Amino acid sequence: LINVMENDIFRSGETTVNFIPNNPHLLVPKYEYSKDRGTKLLKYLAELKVNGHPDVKTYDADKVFRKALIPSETTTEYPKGTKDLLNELGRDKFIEYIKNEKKIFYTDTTLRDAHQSLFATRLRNHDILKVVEGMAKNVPQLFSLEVWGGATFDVTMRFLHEDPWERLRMIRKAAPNVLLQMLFRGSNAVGYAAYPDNVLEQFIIKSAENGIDVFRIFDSLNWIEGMTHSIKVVREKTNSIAEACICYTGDILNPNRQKFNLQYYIDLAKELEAAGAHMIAIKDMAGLLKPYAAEILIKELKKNISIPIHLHTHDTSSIQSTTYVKAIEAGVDVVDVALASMSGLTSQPNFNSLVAALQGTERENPINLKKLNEYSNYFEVVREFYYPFESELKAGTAEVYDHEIPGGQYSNLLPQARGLGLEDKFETIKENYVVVNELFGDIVKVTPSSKVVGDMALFMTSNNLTAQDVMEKGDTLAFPESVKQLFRGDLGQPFGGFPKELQKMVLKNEKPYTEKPNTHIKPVDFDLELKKLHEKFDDKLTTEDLLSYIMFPKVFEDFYTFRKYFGRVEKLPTPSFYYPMKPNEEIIVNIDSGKNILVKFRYMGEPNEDGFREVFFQINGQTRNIVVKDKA
Ligand code: 3PY
Ligand code: ZN
Repeated sequence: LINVMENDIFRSGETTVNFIPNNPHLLVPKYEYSKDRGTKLLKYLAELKVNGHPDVKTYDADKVFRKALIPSETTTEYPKGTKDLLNELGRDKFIEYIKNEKKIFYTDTTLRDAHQSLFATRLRNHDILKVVEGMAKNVPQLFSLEVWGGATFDVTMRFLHEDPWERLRMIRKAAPNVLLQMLFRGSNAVGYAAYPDNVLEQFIIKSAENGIDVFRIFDSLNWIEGMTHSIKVVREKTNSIAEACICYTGDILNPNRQKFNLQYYIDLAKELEAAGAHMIAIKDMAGLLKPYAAEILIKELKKNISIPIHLHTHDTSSIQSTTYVKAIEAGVDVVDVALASMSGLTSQPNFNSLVAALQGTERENPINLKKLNEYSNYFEVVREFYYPFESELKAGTAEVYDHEIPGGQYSNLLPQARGLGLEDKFETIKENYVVVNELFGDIVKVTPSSKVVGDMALFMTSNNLTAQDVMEKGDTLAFPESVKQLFRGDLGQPFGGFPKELQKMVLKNEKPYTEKPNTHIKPVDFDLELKKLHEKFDDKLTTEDLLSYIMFPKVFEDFYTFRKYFGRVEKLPTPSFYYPMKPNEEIIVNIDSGKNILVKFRYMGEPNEDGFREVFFQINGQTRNIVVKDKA
């Protein structure tokens, strides 16, 4: 039996032309699943050699990567960090401590938002795990490491063939002393749709058990009801911190953009505090919070709420470190930064430089800058491995204040446009993004609402539609599915409501609703579903796996079969994961603790008449050949 026949996606017919190229393992007869870990990885390397990586269409075959130096650890013991303090003081006293400390605290986003925003979330375990322990020992002054959630959850399975839960556990083990933080999309958890309350609850409980100490909870429309249940669960079912977000959009200093004014943000922060948030995050996902606006916003929030304030931004304009300086002067408690080589542009402001800038001031946090620079140097080399995924943005842009595209989306929009053959119309797409925001009544734009605005902008661009066209022909237009979902109420309710006329045209005869989207979804029977999961896959799967499956059924299934066939590809060094090995190139693969194999690529044969090639390797000195179908 060929595996592809057992694949639900294949059988459902919902495949794209890339399905088979992306899932070569499904074309192999079942009995060919190998038990041997080394052989599995050789199959991957052979496949890569013959057919390339499905995600890397063009690359420089002669490129030579530098070796990334791992900074040495200055101590053998873990110094006391925020996680120890949280355990020791308990949540309320810990929160008081953060609020009362003079020094500024930092969250390092390198392992989550920075790579999500710079190179499409592709950072692999192999590169992450080499430095987590060292960071925790050398930089224990951190408030937290943001390491999980957002897009990392599905991308680790979908594109890296890694298990997000395993990643979290390994990071937790390597950093037991510092708080670990995740980004949680309110009623969407780490997915793109609403889930039943009991799924959100299980997800939060399991995330906390596996290592999450700080849940940054947001709603893509700033709709408080999309956040309250999650805040409550974190408070009542875990010992972790519920950090609730006000997503920042518009410009409080612009008299013409007063829908989202200072009072709006103050009211929202007060509501979130009343809903039980331990901390407030200002989530400036597009990098729109200007320095003088930050000063006012932080001062006013400090007057109106009594919990610590955590500021998050993206440096798309290149001016956001000034925003941090103003916010720090105004009393913000924690700021989000990324290691220098992983900072700037669509990522967070530069950690190293900010530490230096504050030296000798009253809010200095005495961090070992020399060590911090070594970690930045490490990632400077590592980042190069991922060059095909980098965005083309070369310098900061003041255009972000017009289009308001979030950092994470900005770096994705050009490839998305290219995929639709619209790359020459990128300027129009950005203009249409603004037009769509106005048509939608000026809404908060962050995953998933930002995706809806992006989808509509692409739709208008590819169909040459103006705002007037949309309003005139709306009754006959087939709006993108995500637009229908938004207007139906699937993402919750926007501040000020939906524009009624457009809503009618989008929904045609369908009725919108205003209650919580997940009230329309049945709770999941976890015992029953776990049993079904065991029957479908195998009985070693856990509730964590079930949660992955509930949120991303197709992605999980592909991940599972891929791993069965190719094994633990996360063990491969990143260059050998993305790029075919060169003749006589040798790599060491640590397939288990203490067990290394030495793999050398020898040569690849010509295709036979059926289009199969033999690929020759040496594994620990012994010659092995693998047969692979050449799809060219
Ligand atoms: C995400 O939801 O992944 C984000 O990073 C939103 O800013
Ligand atoms: Zn962000």
